[in-house]
Amino acid sequence: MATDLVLPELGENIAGGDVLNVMVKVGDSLAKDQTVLELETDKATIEVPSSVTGKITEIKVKAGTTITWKNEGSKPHSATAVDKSFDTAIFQPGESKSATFSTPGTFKYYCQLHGTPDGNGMVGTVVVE
Ligand SMILES: [Cu+2]
Repeated sequence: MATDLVLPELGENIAGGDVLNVMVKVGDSLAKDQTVLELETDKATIEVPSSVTGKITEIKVKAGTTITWKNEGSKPHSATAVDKSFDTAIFQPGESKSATFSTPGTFKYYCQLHGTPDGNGMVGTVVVE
């Protein structure tokens, strides 16, 4: 049975915030109280814990969301859409690249250097609703 993780009440004077970091990826096991999101509000940066134990099967974003990939490794990478709808091109350690998703859909991507368009190696999926 799938459960949607939704953002809890953040506190009295906090209406919302921007997601700074998604701390989990599809396939990860998740423990209750494990941090899933870092959220930046006008008051503070908040770590949002999971309310359940389970496994991440899907991460969804709303149409209009901008996603930033940060290269925190030691090698260059890319995030290149299989359908060519976005492409960060190859970027270096320490660099960040962004893409904005304006239309709903499921967008598979791969790293030009370490993955393939048919889903092997370094790949990912963005689900926009
Ligand atoms: Cu790569």
